[in-house]
Amino acid sequence: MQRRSFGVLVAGIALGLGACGGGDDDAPPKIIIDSDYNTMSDDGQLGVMAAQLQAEGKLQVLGITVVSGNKWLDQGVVEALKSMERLGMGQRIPVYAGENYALSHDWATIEQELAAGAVNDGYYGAWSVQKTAPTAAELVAPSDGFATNTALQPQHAVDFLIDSIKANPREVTILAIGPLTNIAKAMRKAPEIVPLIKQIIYMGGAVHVPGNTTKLAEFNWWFDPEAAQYVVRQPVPQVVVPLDVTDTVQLTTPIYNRIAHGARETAVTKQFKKVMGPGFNGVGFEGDPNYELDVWDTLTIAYLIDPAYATEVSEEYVDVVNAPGQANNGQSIGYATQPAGPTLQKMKVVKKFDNARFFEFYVDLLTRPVPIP
Ligand SMILES: [Ca+2]
Repeated sequence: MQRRSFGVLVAGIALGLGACGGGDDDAPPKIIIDSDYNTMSDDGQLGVMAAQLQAEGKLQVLGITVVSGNKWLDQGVVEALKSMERLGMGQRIPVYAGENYALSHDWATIEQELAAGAVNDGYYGAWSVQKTAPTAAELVAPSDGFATNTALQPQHAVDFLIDSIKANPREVTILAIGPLTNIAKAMRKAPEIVPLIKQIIYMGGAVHVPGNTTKLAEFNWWFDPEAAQYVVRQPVPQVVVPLDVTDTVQLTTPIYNRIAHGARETAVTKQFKKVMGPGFNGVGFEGDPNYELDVWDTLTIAYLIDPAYATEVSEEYVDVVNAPGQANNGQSIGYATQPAGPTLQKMKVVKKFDNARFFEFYVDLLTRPVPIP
């Protein structure tokens, strides 16, 4: 699939446009990508996949709203702007800056949680880099430089979320692939948008498996537990892609090689090799043929395009613990029936994926021509 010719790609675009002309039922899904963006880890990969799908007429990205998480906000913004510019999509997919800090979770609270017995399982994202947001001088350029022709949108991400949802009632899917600070702020500022959201598809939570930041909590929902608890309790159709499934989807060296060392080298495959090659241990795919890495955020966009990528899904009432200073802060819990207490939302919890089919989708989109025509 990565060898598809340019001619075939153009034909695909024409077909896609033709298929959208018949009315709203055939219109491509409208999405907002709410992301703790990075150059070419899972958020950056999802950005590429979304842009290629938009070019093909299969979805419409209203915007990327950046939030702190993997990186502090401004570093994520730098990487999102360059990501879209690298693809030739800087004028077609706008980038909005959102919230810099979690609603109430800060480093002093995290230290209390560690003292209270939260077991560090290793990944603290932005907080691993520094404890407060970077200054402009501290921002790091992607290896191919800062964006030069792609400007950040002047509107705040929270207001963009509100306006976009109101302008497209019951049409917007949010791919929530970072901490939920932006989304919680938008819902608190304009509660009337809640029933107007078509659905939220999260990468977040560890419903019946251990966490990856603490032993109990998954990173995205741990980073801002107050926001996560607020958002998951809202009456919106919700799907969660938690660690339960991402623990079972591994990028292996043969699949890595199809992208990093495939037939067509592009600005995307070069960044993929540079970012993913060393893995998390500095040896990674380039040095260890048995190296594997879990796949996280990109599962959400496959699910959006075709829910049948999920081969096992349960329906559960999912909650997030918001207990600042306590060892279980940020833990997610799934209940088979509605427990006593606050009203929870029944959501679809993805448990298993069609991994082989997913990786064909993934490799295809990450190896298409760049810049996107
Ligand atoms: Ca993410």
